[in-house]
Amino acid sequence: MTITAEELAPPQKITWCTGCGNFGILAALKKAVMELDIPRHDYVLVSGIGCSGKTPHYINLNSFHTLHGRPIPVATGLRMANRDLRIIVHTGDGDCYAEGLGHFIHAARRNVDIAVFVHNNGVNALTKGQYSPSSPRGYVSKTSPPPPGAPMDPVNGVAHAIVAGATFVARGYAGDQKSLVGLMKEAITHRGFAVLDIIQPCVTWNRKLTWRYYNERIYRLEEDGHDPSDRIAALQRAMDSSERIPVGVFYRGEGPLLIEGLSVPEGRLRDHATDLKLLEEIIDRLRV
Ligand SMILES: Cc1ncc(C[n+]2csc(CCOP(=O)(O)OP(=O)(O)O)c2C)c(N)n1
Repeated sequence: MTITAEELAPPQKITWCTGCGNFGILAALKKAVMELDIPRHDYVLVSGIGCSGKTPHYINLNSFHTLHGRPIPVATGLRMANRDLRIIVHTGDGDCYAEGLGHFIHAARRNVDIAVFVHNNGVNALTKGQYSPSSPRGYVSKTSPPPPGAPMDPVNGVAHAIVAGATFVARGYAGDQKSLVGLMKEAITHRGFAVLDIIQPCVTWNRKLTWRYYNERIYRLEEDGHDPSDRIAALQRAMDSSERIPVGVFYRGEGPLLIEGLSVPEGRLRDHATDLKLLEEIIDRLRV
């Protein structure tokens, strides 16, 4: 069952810039997939639009490259139709915390059984450097000129995920392969909505949130006495406004999955993929 590096090698040429944090994320993803005992045909990668959205092009697994801000709804549909898949969403901070924020919060509250990897570079990179929902206040870009630069505080994706009900919430760093691989493996195998916000410097457009910036500020939650079963403590860590940046598992819990709440009989959708009446019933229930 082991998946080899050769099997994962894609035909496409990588177009990310030299030094981009996405290389670290891709390398960690390949390692995680090779280390997990999951058949290759069970993986599906679902991405939005952005440099981050190209990730599935560069690893040879089943994939959907969807619309801007919309990978989570597509992943939710996949999950409803097939319980065996390992579904991993690759989304940018713009994709997920701007256009996609409503989907993100509702998928967390529904505890949809998918893993969401947010490639968080604090900037809209593919569209050439506009400030994004996770750019810091005062961040200067073409669309946020000084003064004052970005005129508001960033979206705190980790805090939103915890409050909305995600059952696994972690932050990784593209510059720390070893712990990123471990966090990815845990997110992929977690039963429920797993969020992994991955700090990922953009070397072309973001001159503030650099490799050096992060290397000087990052600390590990597991080495700092954090208890990941404590949701309130997790939120406090997520909202810590000091200059230090925590990485690791903020919160790990459990809860009923969306598919259980809908009382879809085990295997029914899979075995009766053409049962349109059942699909209509489920869609009706989701309209609430
Ligand atoms: C509906 C819609 N609005 C805007 C765009 C233009 N657009 C493409 S990518 C992008 C932002 C990408 O930023 P992010 O999600 O942070 O990804 P990155 O490129 O930084 O990985 C935008 C605004 C689009 N393609 N579709």
